[in-house]
Amino acid sequence: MTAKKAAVIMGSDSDWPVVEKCVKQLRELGVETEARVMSAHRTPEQAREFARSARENGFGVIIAAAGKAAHLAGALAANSTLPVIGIPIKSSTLDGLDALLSTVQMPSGIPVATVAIDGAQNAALLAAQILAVADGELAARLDAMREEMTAATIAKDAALQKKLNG
Ligand code: RP5
Repeated sequence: MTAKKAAVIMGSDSDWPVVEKCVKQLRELGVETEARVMSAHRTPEQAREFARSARENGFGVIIAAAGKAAHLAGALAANSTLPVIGIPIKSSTLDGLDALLSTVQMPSGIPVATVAIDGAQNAALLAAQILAVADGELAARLDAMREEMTAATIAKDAALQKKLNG
């Protein structure tokens, strides 16, 4: 397990089908992960307090997933200097563009590292890479994962060449 924990905060339990993939990836990498439902709009005081105490509570990175007018990542980032990664969640309207723009368009001074709409796995990997700056064992697990990915892609290319050229 990692020395620092990852926090995965979602604005609603309706975000869980996407967020679940993020939590699963972090845990597969051996990152100690806590997942919570907290909303910038519905529980602003709880979200603020979580962010303000996150560093002293052992977290090294915060992931925030929210849809619609997605202010959660920005609200957490406003209350912590831990790195915050935003996952814009696609909801029933606007295909997630609303959440993408709400998450990515932060004003200067309060950064949020925004991944793609529903980009749960990349959020987990980016969080792990941040924690791996101070954790060589986690960095080695990430390197191994990259090597597996490279081998899998080379194998797919070989299979395509065989199909096309015999
Ligand atoms: C956001 O509003 C949540 O992150 C969710 O993506 C969206 C809808 O929430 P529910 O109405 O499903 O609770 O705050």
